[in-house]
Amino acid sequence: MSKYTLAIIKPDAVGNAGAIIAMFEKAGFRVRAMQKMNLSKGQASAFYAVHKERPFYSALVDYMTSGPIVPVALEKDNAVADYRKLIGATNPKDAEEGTVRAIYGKSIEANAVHGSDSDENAAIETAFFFPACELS
Ligand code: 3AN
Repeated sequence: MSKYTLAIIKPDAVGNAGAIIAMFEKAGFRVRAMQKMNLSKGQASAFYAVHKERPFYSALVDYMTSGPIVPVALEKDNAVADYRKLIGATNPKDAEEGTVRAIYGKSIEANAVHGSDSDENAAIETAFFFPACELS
């Protein structure tokens, strides 16, 4: 059972970062590390490399570099699955009522938040933004 997952508050939702982080905490997640930053094109391309064959890849890289983002390392038992339940479906139109994407998502691309999809990717993605020494 995973203990950590990586959330990213995406550019469209950074103005609601406080409310979204409050949703994380209310759901039992502990913030282990957090920062506000701008991704370079190179960093965004590397982060989303698994999607590089998908038709939306270059639009996704453009979008993720269009403004600041807030990566957040979260801790909770069963973190990956519980976080994905909290954020809802990729397309906000399909996201269950009360989920982060249903409340703050604007479109399938501007869907408010990212979430790791497996324990393996949670470890890789958390390390992408936060060296282990920052996970206090
Ligand atoms: P999730 O973020 O729910 O794990 P993925 O991994 O399938 O979804 O997609 C990664 C990101 O790519 C999504 N968060 C979304 O912003 C974007 N995306 C996924 N599918 C589409 C699509 N059909 N058109 C545009 N962007 C998409």
